[in-house]
Amino acid sequence: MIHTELLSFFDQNTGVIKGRPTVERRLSDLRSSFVDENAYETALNAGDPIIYTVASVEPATGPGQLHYGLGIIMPGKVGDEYYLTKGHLHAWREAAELYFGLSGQGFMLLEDEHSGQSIAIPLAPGSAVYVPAHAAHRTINTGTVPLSYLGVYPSEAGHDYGAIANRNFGSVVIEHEGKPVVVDRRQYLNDRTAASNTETAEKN
Ligand code: PAN
Ligand code: ZN
Repeated sequence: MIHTELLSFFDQNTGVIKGRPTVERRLSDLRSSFVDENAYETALNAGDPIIYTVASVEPATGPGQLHYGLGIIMPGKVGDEYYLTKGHLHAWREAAELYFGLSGQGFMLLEDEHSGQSIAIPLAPGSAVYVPAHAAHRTINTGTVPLSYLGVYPSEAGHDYGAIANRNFGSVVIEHEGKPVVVDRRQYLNDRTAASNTETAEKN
């Protein structure tokens, strides 16, 4: 039973799991993820920072097996919107997942793919968040330090990014008066358009 795959050493400060692969996602990998496209282009012109990394362990694959990943999201915002992961549905829609907060403060945005109903659940040290079947999920760092977490999922879950890339999440988590708030994406865009129209009218 003693097998190198049975034990791993993870560092929640660096995002590294000893001897395992790490994927880096930079700002340029997150095109169309943020609600404010102008703010995104402005941020990208200023540089292409790493927004998050995921190190993963895949001890065995097949029915009943588990994989897990250590994620770290940097603190920061594009416009008013906090740094976030791309978000995905599991390719095998029945696959649930468990997230454990390790350090920092943030949210998991869960959105049912059929009803579109969404909920933002706090993710922090000491909390475990259950991602049910058929729920698109995105992780968001609303704090001032890196947010790290472990996600444990069936080995056959897979990632489906396409559905999210096409329509994005219905809700966005933005900073408002110094605090994170969850707002409807369309409402946010409408309010911004209305505000910029008022500004234009005032200038004329
Ligand atoms: C996690 C995610 C990780 C990065 O391991 O893959 O948080 O998010 P994206 O995959 O959306 O870029 C997980 O949910 N695996 O199933
Ligand atoms: Zn997942």
